[in-house]
Amino acid sequence: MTQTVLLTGAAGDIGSRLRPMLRTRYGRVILSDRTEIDDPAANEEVRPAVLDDPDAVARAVEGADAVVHLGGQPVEAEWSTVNASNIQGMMTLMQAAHAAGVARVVFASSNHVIGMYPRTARIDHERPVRPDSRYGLSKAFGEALCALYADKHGMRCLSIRIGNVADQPADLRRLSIWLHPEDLFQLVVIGLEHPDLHNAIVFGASDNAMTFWDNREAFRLGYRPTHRAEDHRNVAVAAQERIDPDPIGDRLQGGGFGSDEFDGDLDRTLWS
Ligand code: 15L
Repeated sequence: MTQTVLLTGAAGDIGSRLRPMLRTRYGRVILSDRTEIDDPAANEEVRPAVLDDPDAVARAVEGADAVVHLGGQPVEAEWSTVNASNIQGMMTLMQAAHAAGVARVVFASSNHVIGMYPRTARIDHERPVRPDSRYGLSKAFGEALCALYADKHGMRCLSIRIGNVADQPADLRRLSIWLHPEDLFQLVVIGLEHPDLHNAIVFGASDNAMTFWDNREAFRLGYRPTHRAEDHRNVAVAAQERIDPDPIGDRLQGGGFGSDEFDGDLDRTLWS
């Protein structure tokens, strides 16, 4: 049974939103981040770690039953940065978790794993990855690492391809990929508690009418989102009007992550 949860990236935006929900449901929560956390609650313990420091990561996972891994590089960056945090760092985390006997890992993957699909495509968890960035590629690596540790070492893993976590959808693309923090928590709990979980990939999206994704894998595991992007349509439309058009990104699920550095053949990308 999951009692002690390690939350990496605990000082970040999503980490800060998950903390109160995690500490209410679980007996003990270990908070880890490269940034200082100075407000632990009674059942929270702070263990700082940089992901590419194996000793610090080993100390962070000690005694944890499960890990919610939000840590790492959260947007596009130079390869050296992405590699250190999301490739080497993810490997370091999984090795340490396995050595410490951690039973479950919930991995914060990203919509940017499949960001080069056109917005007109409807994607399920079985479609091949089409990363839109070095960042998206590193998240695909993380998903594959979860598969390895589930199949070969018996861990139970859930990769959540997070859309965009916020109180409201921030633009038109986010009307399709928005994820309310409470719906994210529901998915995290599935990863931490579902008795039949082996290794699964789900989409981190609320109940969005404009979704790009067939999220049947999440529904199979019991996910029932309670928030709807359409309830905030006016906010998203108004915000979009203040954003310059992006002729490439506006056609891709990953938006600006896909148009950034783009020098390919858009027609081929859209129609292949
Ligand atoms: C992500 O993966 C990022 O971590 C987040 O900052 C947003 O940019 C989000 O994707 C998005 O696609 O909106």
